[in-house]
Parts: sequence; structure tokens; C-alpha cells
Amino acid sequence: MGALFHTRGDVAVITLDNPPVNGLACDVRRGISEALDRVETDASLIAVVIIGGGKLFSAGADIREFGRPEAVAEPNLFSLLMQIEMMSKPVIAAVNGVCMGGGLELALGSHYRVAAPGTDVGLPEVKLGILPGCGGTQRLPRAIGVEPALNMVVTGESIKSEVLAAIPGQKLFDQLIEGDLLAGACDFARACAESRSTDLPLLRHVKASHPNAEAYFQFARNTAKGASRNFPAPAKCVDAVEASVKRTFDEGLAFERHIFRELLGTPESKALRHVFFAERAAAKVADIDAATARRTLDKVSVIGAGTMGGGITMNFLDAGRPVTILETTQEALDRGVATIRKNYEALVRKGKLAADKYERKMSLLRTTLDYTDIADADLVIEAVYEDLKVKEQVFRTLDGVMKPGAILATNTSTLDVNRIAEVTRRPQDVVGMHFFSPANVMKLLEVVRGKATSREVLATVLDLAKTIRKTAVVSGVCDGFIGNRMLDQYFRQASFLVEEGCSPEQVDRAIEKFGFAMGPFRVADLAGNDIGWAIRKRRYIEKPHVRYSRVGDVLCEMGRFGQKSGAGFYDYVEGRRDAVPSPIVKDLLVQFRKDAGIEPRKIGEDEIVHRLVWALVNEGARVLEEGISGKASDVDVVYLTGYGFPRHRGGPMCYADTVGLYNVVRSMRQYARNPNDDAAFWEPAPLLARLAAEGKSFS
Ligand code: 3H9
Repeated sequence: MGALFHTRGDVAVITLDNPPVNGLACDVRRGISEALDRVETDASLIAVVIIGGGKLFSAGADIREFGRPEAVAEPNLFSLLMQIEMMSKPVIAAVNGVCMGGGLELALGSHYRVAAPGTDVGLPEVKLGILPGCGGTQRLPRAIGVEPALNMVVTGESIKSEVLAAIPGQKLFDQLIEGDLLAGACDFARACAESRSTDLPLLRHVKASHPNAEAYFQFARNTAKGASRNFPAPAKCVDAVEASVKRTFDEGLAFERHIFRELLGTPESKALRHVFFAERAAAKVADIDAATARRTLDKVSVIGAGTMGGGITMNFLDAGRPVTILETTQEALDRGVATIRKNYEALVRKGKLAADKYERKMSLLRTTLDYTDIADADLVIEAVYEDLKVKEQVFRTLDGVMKPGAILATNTSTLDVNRIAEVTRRPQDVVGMHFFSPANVMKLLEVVRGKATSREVLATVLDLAKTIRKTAVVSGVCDGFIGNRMLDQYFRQASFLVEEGCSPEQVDRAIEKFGFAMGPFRVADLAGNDIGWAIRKRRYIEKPHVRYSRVGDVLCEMGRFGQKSGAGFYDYVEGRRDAVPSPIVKDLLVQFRKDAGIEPRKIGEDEIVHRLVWALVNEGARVLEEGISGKASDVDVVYLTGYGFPRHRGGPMCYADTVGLYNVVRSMRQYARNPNDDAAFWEPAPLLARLAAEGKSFS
């Protein structure tokens, strides 16, 4: 690992060598620096090409080093860029595949840049809660103009090299090279060295300007602040890019570096770095590796053309894979296909999907009413009504018709996958695939491993998840799996808050301010309160000793099912989705408290947030100690990708670690003393209590 050196005639070639993404780790930086020194002292060498080993240039600083001495060890990236600027021979960055973060900053600090078409070019630091720390915010505006640069820095999104190369007057890429990048870059380097008459070009000497800087940056700052709530990095990105226009290059560089260091230490950045690694760790399961056998998955079928079945089908169509949907009646099939068409047509209307691509997707769709038509499928995903008896019947039928070795998946959100598997003679082939609604949009896929599910089946489904762009998290079997089991406690606690004196809008406002996309009551109204009602009826009949608030049930008894019935925890004006505080619910709560003998009290936003989040954390700890989830970071990924938990808080378990588990348990014990709360609810899970007592964390 490091940087490799070789020569091609009179051109030196430095190859970044740090798989998987050529992160600019300490050894890599040292290798580049030593190679540059060698070139300076070797009169036979006239230019240098820096290129990435493998399929890409570099994804930037090695994030694994952050917080460790290696991250700042000399030569740091800052010193390395100074060294390049002081070189007497031209340095050419030849980029392909991925050129991001510090990798792009290395290229921007070089004298020239050539690129392979199709390279993903970006400054994604903001997604890690920081900003580019080595000149990215100062050099990119000088290379492509202030507005495109600001967009790239604030959003962190990457753009293809050929798109950037087409910006009029751009100075980012001197040449696009089709074919052999190294050969082309060496030819380019030689031409630069030979035709050289003046100083080598440096982006620091280019002026960054904007015709209406004051108003533009103010607008950009307001937009960034509005979109990111209390997450600080985006607005700081605007400040840094503004410095490229308003300050000298070196002042701008120092300003950027100052903010970079400041942001690096924020809890938001630590949380986002946790999220980055947590999402990648989710796909890694202890007893599965590259050697685990996989099954072929060519033919896919979905049973049920309802909301879930249709959304699941769209995932496969979007990935260019043929799917057959099976339904029990032609009418249900037609309705399902019409909904899929309607969804795609909305995208075509908005210009997000080309008409020919839409037709191509639809041409991959087949429909049938007959199980024998899907008998040779490699994977069948059942997405019928959430009722154990109905699902068991479907699996009996599948067991009778499907070819041996077919994977039989159930899209249940709460039911017992082991019981479903037991009705077949092939429980090893049965697995849960819990998609989240809308299934074509939501990233999360809980892959439920039954007690008999084979490793081969699990590995195949985890691989499949990547191809349909889902973030898969493995869950064991329990009521609600990881996500909905925790959600149940969260909603129970939200309802206790309302019983005690909060209005639904107060609870929602507090947790939305914390960063959740939507509060629990707006979510309940959106999903349909009758769904939770049905689950509660089943769950609390089985567990009569568990206390829960009947507020949601009473609303359902009044027909207030949420948005679909025009009323729920809120009122809704026909044709609109805005949640309007409801005087009926207000009066109902007054009566409810009176009947229950509860003296209402004012509850602050911190208490609301902590009671809701600790409810998640405590159940998350139980999920871990029971082995339902293999790692705390998986629990975080479930909440980040499936339930709108704010990314910059890192997920519930990460947030609890940030606050300190001792403090979490201490405040849970305080809530347990509240006469209107449920003391049993706040009994810390043994794992949580132990970690807190030992001064440890989930991570
Ligand atoms: C920075 O540059 C700061 C500077 O401004 C200033 C410095 C002073 N480091 O995503 P994948 C690993 S901040 C270390 O599954 P893909 C990743 O963990 C940096 N490791 O693949 C995974 O490991 P494993 C700014 C990294 O093909 C493996 O690579 N740069 C890094 O879907 C494959 O990753 C970024 O934020 C890294 N920088 O996507 C870039 N990047 O196999 C973030 C990746 O053990 N990275 N890994 O699980 C990405 O956006 C994507 O990983 C990338 C590849 C597009 C590169």
C-alpha cells in the first residue's frame, strides 16, 4: 500500500495504490511526496503523471484515519499540494472511475488534469458533516465557476467528467482521454513539458468572481440553512466558497482549513462518519463471505399486485430485470398494473424518466393468474394481505408448484417467518424480505433470517439487494423484526406523552426539530391509523399486562383513520396533505385525561425528544441482546434508512452513545418515577444497564 513509481520514457508515473478506493492515507501521501522528490532530482525526467491503481483515481482522504495521528502526519495533504505547486516540472493528474474529496483536491492542486469520460467527480465531504479541507472550496470555483462549484460543495453530489468538461471556459479538465488513459496522459505530459514557455499553470492564480456576489451568497446561505435545519456543514460550505470570491487565495485556504477542523470535531460529523461505515457494515454477516455459495436469480415473480406488490415489482423493473406478477383476479391485476403505469407516468411528466425508458421498463413486466406460470421462477416474493392464515395458504401453494431450489420470500412486516416456513417442506428456502412503503422509493430492506433459512439463500438475497439498490439489514424473527418492534415502543411512548398533556403537534414539532423527517402522529395519519389499530388488537390481546394508551384506538373507533379518511390525529382539507391541528382531538384529549384522572402538565421539547429516542434505544438494546440484530450499527441503519431518523445524529444507538449510556439510563430512571408514565416501560434492558454501569457504549 502506498504509491508506486515507474517511468515511461522521460515521464514519471506515480500510481496510487491503496485498495479499495485509493484513499489518501499516510503511506500514500508519503509515497507521492518521495516520488516527487525523486523526479525533481532526476534530470532525465521531464514531467509527472499521477494516476490511480485499479479502476479509479481516488475517493479522497482515508476516512478510517480520521481522529488518528496518521490523518495529520506529514506529509499531510496540505503539505503535499504545496510541494506539487513548487515543482519545477509539470504534474498531471490523470483521473478515472472516481475522483472525489481529497482525490479531487489533489487533482485541482496539480498543474494539469486529464480525465477519462464517465469519471464521477465530486466533493462529498458535506455528507460526512465536514467540508473539503485542502483547497476544494477555493480551487473548484476557480476551475468551473462559482455557481456550479457551490452546488457541488453544498450537495456533495458528483458529476460526470464529460459534463464538467463541457462547461464553457472551464479550467478543470485540459483534455478528455478515450481509451488508454495512462498512454494519453503521458503524451499530454510530454507535450506540456516540451511546449512550456512560462510558469506552470496553477488554479490559485485564477480569479473567482460572481457578478452579484452579495445577494447570491446570502440566498445560497439561507437555502442551505433552510434545507439542513440545525446541521451546520452546508451553510459553512457556502461561507467557504464565498471566501474564494471575497478573499485572497491563501486567506481563503486558511479560512477553509479553520472551518474544516471545527466541523471535524462536531458530533454531527462523527455521527455521519459512523453512518458511512454502518451502512457498509450492514451487508457483512458473520457467517457469510465470498466463499458462501449463491443461487442463480434470473426469473423473479411477485405475488400480489397491491401497493406493496406493485412497489416491489418496480424495483426489479428499475434494475432492468423481468418480473411476473401473480394475482387472484384479472381486476386486481389490471388495477396493480395501472398503478405502476401511473407512478412511472408521473415521473415522465416531471421529466425524471424518458418516455422510451418507461416503455422499456413496462416491457419487462408479465402478469398471470396461474401459479403454474411462475413455477420455474428462481425467486418468488409474496406480498399479499398481512394475515398469517392467508400467507400460510400462499406458501402451501408455492411449496406444491415451485421448482426445487426456488427462493420463497415473504414480505411480512410483523408475522412469524418461522411459522410461514414450517407450512412448506423446504423451510431452508424461505426468507423474509420486508420492504418499506413506498417500496420503490424506500432504501431499507429487512432481510429476515428464519431459524431454518440456509446461508446460501441469505447470501443470495443480500447480493440481490445491492442490484435493486436497497440497503439490506439482517434481522432475526420476532414480532415486528428490528424496525417495527422498536417503532411500537416509540409510538407507545408518544401516546403516553399525549395522555400526559402534550398535543400531537407539540410531540411532532419537537421530534421534527430534532431532525426526524416526520413526527409519530403525522406518520400514523399518513400510514393509516387502522393499521396500527389492527396490530395493537392482536398484540395487546396476547399481552394484556402491557400498558398502552388507547388514544389511537378511540380515534379509530370514531373513523379517524388518518389522511385517507380526512381526519386522524389531525384534520385534513380534501386534496391536501397538510396536517391541521384538530379541535375535536383537543377536546377528546381533555376528556380522555379527565376520565383517566390525569392532571395534564407542560412537557418541554427535550423531555419529548428523549422519551421518544430512549424508547427506541431501550428496545434496540433488547433486540441486540436477544440476537435479533447482530450489531448496534445495524439497528442504526434500520432507523436511518427506513424511519427517517436524522442522519447527522447517526441513528438511535449512536445518539445514545454520544449522550453517554450512563446519562440515558439515569434519565430513564427519572421518567420511571413519573406517576403518569409506565414504570415497567422504563426498566432498562439488561444490556443497556450493564454497558451504562461499565461506562461502555454500544459501538
Ligand atoms: C476528504 O477527502 C477530506 C479532504 O477534503 C481533506 C483531507 C485533509 N476512505 O461505498 P462502497 C471504502 S473526506 C476509506 O461500498 P461503491 C468503504 O468503506 C473523504 N474507505 O463502494 C468500503 O469498504 P469495505 C471524501 C473508503 O463502489 C469500500 O471502500 N470522500 C472511502 O459503492 C467500498 O465502498 C468520500 O466521502 C474513503 N474515503 O462506492 C468518498 N471511501 O469494502 C466516500 C470508500 O471494507 N465514498 N471506502 O466495506 C464513496 O462515496 C463511495 O465509497 C465510492 C465507491 C463512490 C468511492
